Amino acid sequence: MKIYGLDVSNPTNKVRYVANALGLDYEFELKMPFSEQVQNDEYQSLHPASKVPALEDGSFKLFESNAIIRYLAQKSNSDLYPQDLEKRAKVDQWMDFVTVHIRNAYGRVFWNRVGVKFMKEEPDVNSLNEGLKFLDRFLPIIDDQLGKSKYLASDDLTIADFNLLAELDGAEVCEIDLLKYKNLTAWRENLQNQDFYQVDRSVGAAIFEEILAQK
Ligand SMILES: N[C@@H](CCC(=O)N[C@@H](CS)C(=O)NCC(=O)O)C(=O)O
Repeated sequence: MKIYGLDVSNPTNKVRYVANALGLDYEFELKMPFSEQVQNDEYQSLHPASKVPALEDGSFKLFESNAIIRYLAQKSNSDLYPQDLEKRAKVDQWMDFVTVHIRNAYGRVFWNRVGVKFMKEEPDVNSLNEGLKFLDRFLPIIDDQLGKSKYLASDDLTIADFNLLAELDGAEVCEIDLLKYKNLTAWRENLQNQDFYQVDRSVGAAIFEEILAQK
């Protein structure tokens, strides 16, 4: 099994964390977004939009990180994606909430504070402020939920937690203050200390360092 992506890409690492938690045997191959490494026919057969991550499992190819982690959990028959109808519906509810509301808002902040420096573009202040406004609206809901249950969808760890955890990676780099969300911070610290989270991020970290030095 092969996972393609960048080692600091949030959706890429979501897939790596789940694969690690499931104990899967896989190879990780670095692919730099926006580069010729993804803009070629071979990579586009894995991901037609030249994005990361992508998965290759034998002859089976899959893109979209949420689809990939659902596939991996189901293939492993794991409770990370429970079979029970109502439990699974709650996992899907939080998967969608995080992807639609948190990822979208975080993406605006990340792009306008960090991404533009990498791409040598100007930030869009309106988009940045919208992102911050949405985070202020939606993160308290997550924080509240994590005060009611140990994990996001229930008292059991599920792929919804991996989705949220990965999508918040790099919050510090783009100066999003998560510390004011006490339940979220405790939940995050607990998961960040787990073995599945310990992945090599050296290539992307060096890029971030260079970007931050431009300040
Ligand atoms: N919804 C996708 C998002 C993938 C995505 O946007 N990946 C970024 C890197 S984090 C990318 O490849 N960007 C390059 C581009 O937009 O061309 C997923 O969850 O897999």
